[in-house]
Amino acid sequence: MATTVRIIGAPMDYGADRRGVDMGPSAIRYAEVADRLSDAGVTAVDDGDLLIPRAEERDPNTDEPIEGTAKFLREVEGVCTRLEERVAETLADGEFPLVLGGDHSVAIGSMRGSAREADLGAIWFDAHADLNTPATSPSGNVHGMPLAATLGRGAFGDLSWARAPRVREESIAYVGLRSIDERERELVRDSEMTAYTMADIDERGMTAVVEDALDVATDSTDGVHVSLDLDWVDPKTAPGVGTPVRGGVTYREAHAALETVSERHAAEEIVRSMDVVEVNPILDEGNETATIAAELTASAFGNRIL
Ligand code: Z70
Ligand code: MN
Ligand code: MN
Ligand code: MN
Repeated sequence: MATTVRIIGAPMDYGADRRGVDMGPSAIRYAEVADRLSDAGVTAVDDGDLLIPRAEERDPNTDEPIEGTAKFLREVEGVCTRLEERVAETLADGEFPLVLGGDHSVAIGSMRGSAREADLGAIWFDAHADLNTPATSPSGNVHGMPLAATLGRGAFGDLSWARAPRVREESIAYVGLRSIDERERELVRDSEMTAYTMADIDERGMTAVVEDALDVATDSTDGVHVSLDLDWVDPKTAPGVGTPVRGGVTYREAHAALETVSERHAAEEIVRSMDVVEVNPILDEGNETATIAAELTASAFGNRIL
């Protein structure tokens, strides 16, 4: 990938019910993400964290007159607006933005920043579809909505900080989907997105599925955003996440997936930005999940066994 990777910590947990993902950036740093990137042959520069007010100091109710519920929406807006700027600046400097979350709502800022100067595709490594709108969300948690936000669906259509005009549905691929809300299922089925579920991985193998996802995300785009939600990995392997869903990808499949991304990138320079989200150190065992997050990041940047 780009020679210099700029690490941007976004310790935000406004988008998630279970407190603790705000410690994700620290835990992933403690797992030596920068050294692992250096070992993979890239220069890693740590920009530190965005300053984020604690959720306890804020009121989750928004004064925004929207249909449905989106907790801490103003706070998410504030963080994502600042994150978008940092991501866009990083790209303008010719560097690669690596965003450490935080809950998955940080992806709204990462993707908007990355899509400012490019038609952007995306690969969504996640157990969840993250396509709820405030009106369909069963929880009101914005981390279940970042794709709806980026695509300007529902109430997000009127929120100029959320929608990324240069991200098209057709250029988004899910990999490893296995947990979807009832109303969200229709949204995914009726969308132009490509959804590779766990069943597709079982049937065809991870490498073939990720190759296809890369085709989707690179077709008629200028680059790809890789979004890695650690609840994608099986909770027996990665227990430190807010929303564990059994039946996830194995340790080996996860590495194979990110290696496939890095191989395509080595040939075609396709990846522009990445976020690593939803690591919850409070629920983790011995920082295992953060360590896997750091390892997978290194795999994405070319780290190999031999
Ligand atoms: C559910 C919701 C969720 C995590 C996404 C879950 C959302 N679909 N949780 N990622 N960790 O509340 O919208
Ligand atoms: Mn997610
Ligand atoms: Mn998830
Ligand atoms: Mn292209």
